[in-house]
Amino acid sequence: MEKSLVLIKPDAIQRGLAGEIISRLEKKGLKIVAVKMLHMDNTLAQRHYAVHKGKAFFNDLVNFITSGPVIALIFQGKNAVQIIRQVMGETDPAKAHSGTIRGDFGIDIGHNLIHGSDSLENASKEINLFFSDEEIFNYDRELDAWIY
Ligand code: D4T
Repeated sequence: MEKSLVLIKPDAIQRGLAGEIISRLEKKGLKIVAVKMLHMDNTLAQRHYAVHKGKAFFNDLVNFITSGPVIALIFQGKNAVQIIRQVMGETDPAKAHSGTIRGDFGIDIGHNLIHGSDSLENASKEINLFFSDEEIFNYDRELDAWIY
């Protein structure tokens, strides 16, 4: 069973899309095992996006992600990392298919509404950046017995 980190980015909060985004992931069958609202500071943003340091869009990315509160969640489920990426759609909303979160609601690559870990290895690192062990819940749902 995989766990993946999701961030509802500041643009999604501003636009009132947090519930819609969480709902789509829940309806897909993924289980919320942790959630918090926070305002990322510069240090956390730089660590979270360390892989992009030096790229032309890095400063704008850090400024954007620290511009307002985000909602961080951990979703758990079979193939959670890949499935969340599918529900999100491509990084650039202009290229994302309709039916995906970015395809349906986004227009700008710099304001693409949601972050989801792109590999199991990065999911583990990102989860540790945002959550302590005590903040992650372990509980059963009835449906887990038959769909997973
Ligand atoms: P995140 O990390 O936010 O889930 O997005 P992706 O995994 O889909 O895409 P990414 O890591 O390649 O990019 C991180 C973040 O940077 C913004 N970005 C990206 C941008 O503003 N301009 C660009 O040219 C690229 C490639 C969007 C997402």
